[in-house]
Amino acid sequence: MTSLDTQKNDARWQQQWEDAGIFRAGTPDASRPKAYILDMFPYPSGAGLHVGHPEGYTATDILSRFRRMQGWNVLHPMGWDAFGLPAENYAIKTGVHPAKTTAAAIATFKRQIRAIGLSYDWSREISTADPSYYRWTQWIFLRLFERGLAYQADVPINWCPSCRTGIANEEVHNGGCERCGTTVERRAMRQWMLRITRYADRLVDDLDGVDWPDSTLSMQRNWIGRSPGAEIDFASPAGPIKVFTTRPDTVFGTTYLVLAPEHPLVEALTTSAQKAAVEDYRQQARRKSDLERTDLAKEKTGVFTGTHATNPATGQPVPVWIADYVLTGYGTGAIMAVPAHDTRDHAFAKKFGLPIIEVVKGGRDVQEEAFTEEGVATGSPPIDGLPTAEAKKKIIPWLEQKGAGKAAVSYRLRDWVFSRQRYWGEPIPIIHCKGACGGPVAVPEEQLPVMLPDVERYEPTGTGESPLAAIRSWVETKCPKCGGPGERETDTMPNWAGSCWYFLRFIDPKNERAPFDPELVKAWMPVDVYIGGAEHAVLHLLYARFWHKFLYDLGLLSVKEPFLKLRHQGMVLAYSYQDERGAYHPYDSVDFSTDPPTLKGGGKLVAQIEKMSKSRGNVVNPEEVIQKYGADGLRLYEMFMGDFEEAKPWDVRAIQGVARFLSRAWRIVDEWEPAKAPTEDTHLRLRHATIKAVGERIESFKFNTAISALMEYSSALGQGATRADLETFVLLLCPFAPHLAEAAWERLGNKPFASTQPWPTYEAALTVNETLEVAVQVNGKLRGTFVVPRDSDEALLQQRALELEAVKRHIEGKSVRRVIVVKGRLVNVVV
Ligand code: ANZ
Ligand code: ZN
Repeated sequence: MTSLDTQKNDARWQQQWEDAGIFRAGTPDASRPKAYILDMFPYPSGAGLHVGHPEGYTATDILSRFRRMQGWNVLHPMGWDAFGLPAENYAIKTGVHPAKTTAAAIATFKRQIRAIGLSYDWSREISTADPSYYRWTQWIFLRLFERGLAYQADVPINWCPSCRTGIANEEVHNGGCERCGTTVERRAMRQWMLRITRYADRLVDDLDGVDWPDSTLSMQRNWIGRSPGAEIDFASPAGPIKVFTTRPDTVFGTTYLVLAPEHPLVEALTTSAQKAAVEDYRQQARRKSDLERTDLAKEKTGVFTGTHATNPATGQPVPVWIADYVLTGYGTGAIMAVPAHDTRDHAFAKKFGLPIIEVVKGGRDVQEEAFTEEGVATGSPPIDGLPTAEAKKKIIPWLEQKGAGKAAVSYRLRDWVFSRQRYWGEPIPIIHCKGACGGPVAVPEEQLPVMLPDVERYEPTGTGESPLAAIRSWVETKCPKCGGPGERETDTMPNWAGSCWYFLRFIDPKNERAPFDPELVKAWMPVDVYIGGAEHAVLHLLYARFWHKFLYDLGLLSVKEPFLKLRHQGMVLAYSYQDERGAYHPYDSVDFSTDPPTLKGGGKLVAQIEKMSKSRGNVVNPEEVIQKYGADGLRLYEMFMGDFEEAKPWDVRAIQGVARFLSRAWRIVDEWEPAKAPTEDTHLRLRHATIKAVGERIESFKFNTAISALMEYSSALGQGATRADLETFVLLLCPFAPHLAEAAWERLGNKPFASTQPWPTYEAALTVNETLEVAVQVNGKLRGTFVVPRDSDEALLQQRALELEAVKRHIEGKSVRRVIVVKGRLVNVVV
């Protein structure tokens, strides 16, 4: 008996696969189905691979290998989302160029990923920071610019005083900067914006056609936040005040209006007596974030403008207030306040003594608490007695007739702030003409890419300009249109840009004339299976879908949605060990041979499941796992840990069970002697059932139970196996543990590669058990079971049921009225 030297064996097959090029995607044609199986490509951080990465990668690898063995044409690429803040922050600290650290990180990632034996088509490797890639990112930006979808605007942006850069709404968490936690301020600055709002409806509607987790779908929908409602005009001395409401049915209950402090009509509406108070309030509001302003729990503040408007429904005057709980960027920036039916309005009315009028009956005292649910309209003549849904529908034409309103839809989605005042990103390919054109001018296509120049210092300037602004020789240029003086745009694109279209470039990665060949893309898109972390459930997916739809509109794509099936791998947690004093102990000081584990040299430990982190000493390095258990050990454990989509802990001890299975699998093959093989095909049914189970479980992402099926099969094979058994076993194991499978395939006297063999097939009839367990009920109560051959007829089932002792007891002295037979499962005796 020889045990397998995993280090040698892994390296050997990885080399042979690569030399033979067996994982290259074929040319797409009609002769076989295609599968585009994609991982969310990683940001190559200096820290290298985490055991969380291979979880998703192994899953897509298993699926890719399985589909190839089934004869499918598989596209399974890998690349690098290489622009990013860590490299830039490192550059700020050390002066080392981000391109250098990024290249080193990519090399590490690639070495580590290769060591896992993942079947990527490396001929398609791309990096978003590579000029040959970002040239086309810039090209797409110019197409957006031409069509008015990229524009400049002075917008109050979120400004992180610590990172000294503008950041997108999405990067603000609980009022703090996503990266450093510093409280974010508002600052008006000229920014490049992308008009994603124009795609809002399609971004919602097209979700109906994708197979994604429900939670992700609803996060996308919530982010876009489409609210159907109405716009209603309230006449005022300063002209009509337009409000947006999702509850036009409550217009009769409007007792005051509220404008956002920034609303353009505020000045005209403010009386001289209120001027000082209003000005003062506007100053204060400027300093708060949207989140603070709309916080339900916050004490409501506001100021009366001194002016009244007219409620178009009642003809009554209503006072106009300003308050910061109304946001300037949403709806029309003004609301009709209905304190009886809106929680915030209620709190505000209570505080300032404004009237509360019930217009929806719901059995609650609205003077005490707002009734916000649906009910029946009241005190609203045109809609009285109607339930809310109908009342909403009917009131809109009524208002319309009076010339005071119309149906309207509001979206939470804002245009995308696309400028970053940072160095390590794609330069925005625009020249600001200081001559005749006097505005932004596109860099001509043949001058792309606009290369990132070298700078000496990487810090943002702190005035809101990117470090690129400091290189005057780069900034100062000629206007490509009029030849006059021009200045290059010094902002760069956000991290999200490169990942908006990388899945298209993988299809045609070397194209120098276009971002991709539309014909090739037509053949490969959509991505059939997309796997990545749930942290990308909103933004990356939203932005990528937006660009994809835009490219679709340019006529370059033929499908509307890029990612057909999406799944998120569960987070890999870990056990951490604390002693009685609460101090954490890293794994190398823990004795795992005791149960529960103890401190080496003695001492009690308490185990806890937590996120992996250096400070807890529970970070598992995939390279070390490979050294100990081989690439297959890592792969198999990643998949055996638990349900793919659930969070689960890495268990340093459980991995040994998987390792034992692998050595047993090798031994079964290694020790097998054809001469001693059984002549009878005893495992025929189990073999077919296992083929079926493993294939189905791979397709449904139940990798852990697929492995369990293989384990069961291998136990049976330990007691005598035919060649058909062993070969089937090896091929079924191949997607999971390909290095071992190749060695075993060879050991059985076959030529390489197991990886290119056809996937075993099964006969459905052979996958079911020969016998059947049938339950017997008397008057619907379970009284016993019996076992019969699967193909037994009804008469036999009846007879066997009535023979059961327990059944006899329960029908004794009664007359049997009916016997109901549910074939294959159940007999119910009715007495
Ligand atoms: C009157 C009303 C009566 C409202 C009622 C609600 C309940 P969603 O669902 O998020 O779209 N609103 C409108 N614009 C606003 C703004 N700029 N800032 C803060 N609040 C604003 O919410 C729409 C509702 O939020 C609108 O409907 C409006 O209040 C408020 F019984 O109008 B409603
Ligand atoms: Zn010009």
